[in-house]
Amino acid sequence: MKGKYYITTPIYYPSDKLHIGNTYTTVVADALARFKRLNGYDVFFLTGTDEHGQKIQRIAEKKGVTPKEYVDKIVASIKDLWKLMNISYDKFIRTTDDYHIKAVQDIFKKLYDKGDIYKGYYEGWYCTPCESFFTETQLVDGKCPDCGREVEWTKEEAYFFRLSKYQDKLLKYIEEHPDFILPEKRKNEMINNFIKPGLEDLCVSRTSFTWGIPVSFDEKHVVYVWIDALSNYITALGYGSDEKSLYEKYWPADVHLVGKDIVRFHTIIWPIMLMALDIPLPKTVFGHGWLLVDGGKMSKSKGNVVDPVILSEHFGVDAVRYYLLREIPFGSDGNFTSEMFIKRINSDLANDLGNLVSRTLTMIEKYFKGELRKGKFEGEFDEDLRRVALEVPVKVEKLMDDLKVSDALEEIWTLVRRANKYIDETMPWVLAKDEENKDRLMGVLYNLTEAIRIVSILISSFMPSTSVKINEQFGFEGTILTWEKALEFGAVDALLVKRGDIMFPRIDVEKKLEELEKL
Ligand code: ME8
Repeated sequence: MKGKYYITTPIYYPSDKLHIGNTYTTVVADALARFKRLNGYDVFFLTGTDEHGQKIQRIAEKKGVTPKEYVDKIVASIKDLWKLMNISYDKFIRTTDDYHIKAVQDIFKKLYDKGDIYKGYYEGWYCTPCESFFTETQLVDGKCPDCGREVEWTKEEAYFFRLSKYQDKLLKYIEEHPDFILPEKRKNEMINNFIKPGLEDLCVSRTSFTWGIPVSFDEKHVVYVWIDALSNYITALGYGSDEKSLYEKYWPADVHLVGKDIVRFHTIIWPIMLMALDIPLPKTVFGHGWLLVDGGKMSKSKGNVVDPVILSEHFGVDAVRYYLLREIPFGSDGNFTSEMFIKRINSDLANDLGNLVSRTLTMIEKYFKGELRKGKFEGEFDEDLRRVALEVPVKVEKLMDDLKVSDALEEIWTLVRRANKYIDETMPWVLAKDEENKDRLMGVLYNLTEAIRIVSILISSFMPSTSVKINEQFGFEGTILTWEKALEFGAVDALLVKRGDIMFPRIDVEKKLEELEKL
């Protein structure tokens, strides 16, 4: 084992079913978790749901059910979605879980006893969907500066958290730990726009609604939803309970993967909570970019939602995973259009990967009845294919360490494309014409098989079922699929291959777009 790796996604609001944006974060976290496992780390991958707050209470009231009944249903659909998308989480936390509630109450009490939480009054403009208070000057045209909706004037007795006390300590920590906030541009944004102008104490309790965790020593207050939610990263490991072995093993987190909208909560409120509790800070908060649909940000409340279930039904789960992982470059935004999506599947999956696999299998069956063994290795094309096959896993490992998931896939495709080019260069169908070239022909197909085996190991973190399909057709199994063997060219001995169904049939773009329009 290389060590431990603790990765988390945001815990999503179960206010409605999840869309492709939430799916994006979770699929990226899954690819990283799977890759680290493959790479020899002891991984803990956490996801879950953030279930309290006025917004959920209101939706449930409208539907005539209790908030718990309402979220139970949505949470079930979220778990189904993660099952469909092949998400390999180790734990799913719900903020309505008893152990979490108790631990949050303990955390709140600890901070109060220490004097970092105190009682006062809060007056301000409150945006219900965003669960945030704003001052008069923060409003834009009298409306919420984040979502543009109506705000309500609210005054309540409340508890406050002394963010101001920790401002200098936080700034120093961020400056001394260059990897704490990534990418760099988000760090600068946090420092210059939020921390340096001065942190105000934060209102961390509410009395205007009841769907939340009661403050244990003052039950008419419920804990502010972000204090409740952020705590999940430690309560899920047993912090605040009697069983702390996971906490002792996995904390601090290696990566909190979040969208850029919530970097602020994760790099100001969360580290200050941890500092106040005398707990080490996570190593990295990574704020990824947006998946834009037709140029605009997607959100549950705005409605222009792309449904990951429908996309998976039409194109397959791995095509959806591939697109999400490939299309959004490190830290930047990516765009989703059905047309780009289909074109990407056709070029990268049907043409590049699908063709490589199917051509190689066909030739092994046609020329050797499916029986593959080692053959003659010779010449510059063989050397070059082997060189690329040996270089790519090393580069992919580094890129994944740096959270450059899209670049890692692009790197894997250099091997896929190199292998396709190798077929054109060596022209096995010409070799097959002469009995004397049999050993050489075997060598060519052997080299292709090795390249495909390495590709299959590498893509197993990104497209797990595609990797399984490749392994089944080639008969790859056991130790030749380990990470160590991804670093070797020539690990296969003898195989019996059997071609299966086409993995990624070419899609007729026009026809499919018409079909999707009608949905
Ligand atoms: O904020 N592109 O939950 P949430 C990429 N409960 N990612 C997107 C996206 C898009 N268009 N839209 C959403 C919350 N996301 C809180 C989190 S954590 C302690 C509490 C992803 O349901 C992205 O990761 O609104 C974003 O941060 C998250 O979904 C917000 O999910």
